[in-house]
Amino acid sequence: MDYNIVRKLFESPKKIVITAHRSPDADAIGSSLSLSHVLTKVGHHCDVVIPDAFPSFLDWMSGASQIMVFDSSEQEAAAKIKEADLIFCLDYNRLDRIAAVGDLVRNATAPKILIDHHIDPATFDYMLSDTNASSTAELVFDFVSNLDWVDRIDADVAACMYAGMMTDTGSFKYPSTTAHTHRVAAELMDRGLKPTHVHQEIFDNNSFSRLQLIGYALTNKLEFNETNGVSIISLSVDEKSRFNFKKGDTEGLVNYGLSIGGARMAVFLSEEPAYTKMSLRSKGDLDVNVIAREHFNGGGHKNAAGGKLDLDISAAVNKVKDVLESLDN
Ligand SMILES: [Mn+2]
Repeated sequence: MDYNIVRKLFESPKKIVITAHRSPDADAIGSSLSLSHVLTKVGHHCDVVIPDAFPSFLDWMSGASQIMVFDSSEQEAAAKIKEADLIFCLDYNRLDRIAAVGDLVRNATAPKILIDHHIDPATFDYMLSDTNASSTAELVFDFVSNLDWVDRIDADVAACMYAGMMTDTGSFKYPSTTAHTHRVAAELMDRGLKPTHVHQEIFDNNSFSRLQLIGYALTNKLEFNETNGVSIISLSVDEKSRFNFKKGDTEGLVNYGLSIGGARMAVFLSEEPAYTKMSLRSKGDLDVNVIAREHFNGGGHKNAAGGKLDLDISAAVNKVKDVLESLDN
């Protein structure tokens, strides 16, 4: 990212579209909204377009209600992308990760700016890609800082950024957490951030049925193989519906499996009507990004990745066990 060139893109007011990945998490939404707020404050017009809905535990973020969800406003979102002067691609590394929105972005004439921390990004016109960064939100802060816009960060903007950093680092405990991550968090506090507020909004907002679903999953569906240190939790469509499942209810469930003493890797499988999606987590040098890419049609980071199998839940669990067994041999 050559900031001397990028700076020129913002010299006159621009129509800007900010996009983020499918099944958006707090980093995707927090990055998008914080960047949108800063760009608006320096005189640009911003729209945030995401492929599908975000979980309701992010509703509190300033600007969340104005986010355009492609699935429910296709025409409007397509027009915004087509007419944009500039398009940001946040928290994803390839346009094929965002389905139909990716096709629209690819065909748009506007220059594309990538800000992301996933491995092996495709080529974009301008790129701030750092796979060692804790989160895209931290990189958005760096971007804003390099363009001398830090003074536009107020308490609301800071809360959006902090939410992305906090969740992508597992509350600042993953190895991706650096001194710089904490310095950015400190700067955000200087700009009015109340960390307790963000923590409460995100973590202390469980529904009764969500806690019951987690209890059920841990009591009845958690398997742990002491030999290879792999834990597996799986939930079918039917099991989720018994607990009034809402998007985001299984967020973080995979981490319980990894918290078992001796666990090296944890897999969570969640059945959808036509396929089964999965989250993988690992400790140390065990690279779940490689495993997800080679066997589960996915990818991500070394210690956190996702995947998808066109199988029902029981076939998907068997496939995972077969693959992990073959890796041990
Ligand atoms: Mn992220």
